[in-house]
Amino acid sequence: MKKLKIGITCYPTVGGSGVVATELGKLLAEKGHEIHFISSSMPFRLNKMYHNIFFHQVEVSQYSVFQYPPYDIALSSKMAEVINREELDLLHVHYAIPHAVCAILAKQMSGRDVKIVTTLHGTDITVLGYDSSLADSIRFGIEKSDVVTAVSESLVNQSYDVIGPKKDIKTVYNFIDERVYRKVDSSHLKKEFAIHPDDKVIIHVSNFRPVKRVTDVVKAFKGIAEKMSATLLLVGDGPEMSNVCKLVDELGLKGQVRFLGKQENLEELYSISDLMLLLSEKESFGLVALEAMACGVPCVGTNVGGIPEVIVDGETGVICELGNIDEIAEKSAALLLDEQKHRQFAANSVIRVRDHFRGETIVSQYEKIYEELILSG
Ligand code: U5P
Repeated sequence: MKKLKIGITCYPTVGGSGVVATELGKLLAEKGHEIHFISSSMPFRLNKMYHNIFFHQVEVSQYSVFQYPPYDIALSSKMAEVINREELDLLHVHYAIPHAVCAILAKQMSGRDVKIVTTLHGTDITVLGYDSSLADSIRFGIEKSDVVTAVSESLVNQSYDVIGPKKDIKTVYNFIDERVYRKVDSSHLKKEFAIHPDDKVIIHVSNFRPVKRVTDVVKAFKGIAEKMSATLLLVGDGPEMSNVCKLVDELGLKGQVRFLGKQENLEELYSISDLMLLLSEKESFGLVALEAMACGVPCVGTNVGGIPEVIVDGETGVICELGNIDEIAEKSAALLLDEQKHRQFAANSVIRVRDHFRGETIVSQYEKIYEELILSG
């Protein structure tokens, strides 16, 4: 296809959406497109030099007349400037507000027929969509974009239920770079983290926000550890951390839980894990489950949002009722103790990621969307 000049705007440091937008930019650049990140800070994980990736920083000036710094206006102005100077073909923005709305304004400011692709990652719909002061702006951002995608079927359906836009929303799943997320030999980490060689290792990775229900992870782990020798790796940090630490103490689990804080190179941690727990009460996709699966780790997840579209119950892992600690602990323990089933689920997980969520496959889906848009004139 024709090589395009693409502007990408995301919240570079926000969870799965920032990771996916950055990875998308990198993979598109590898396919020869010219990528212009337009955001407030350097996208994370953009950790090597690419001759065709550029970063345009949005800076917000502080003037005493502004009660709040006008970030959205600064972003729109920067987008318009980059559209004109770099002659962008399209803007791919992540989140309807403010990014889609800013892109629409930037297009008008630039006077160029730049196309706008918006990807919904969740928060727009699952949190902000319920705020009546924002719902109209979200609907506007969606309806005035040329193409809108969402990262799971569940998020597409929820977008129609909550926002009711008159717009086709396509599902384009999140993805991982399988060159990064694969089983690696990191067995030395077990010794370094003082994990007994026979322990089953359970992992949870998140931003420790209340919706992730990390306290449920700890409670379920207690049930698992009553049936076998096990260690829990808690990776990430966030507002729930002190509650989680308190609960670990109260339940007498201190010796069996490792708090690792924010980490990179997660494939090394997944590779020493036997099971991932993702027990969120809201989750539009669940990128960490996909990452774990790619490294051959079966996952136990809640029956919430996009999680069952990633984890196939009875094939790559187990889906449980939200907050049902007994069910989660029992089914997790049963899977960990059934070696043959565990091996099969681990193999199925790797195959599922390869067949449905490879970077190559998903990036081609985005390229097809771009191509159709550009050809439609
Ligand atoms: N993440 C890290 N390090 C951490 C915690 C999270 O890199 O300490 C990454 C996960 O690997 C994942 C994203 O790519 O943040 C969270 O995505 P989600 O599950 O919130 O969508």
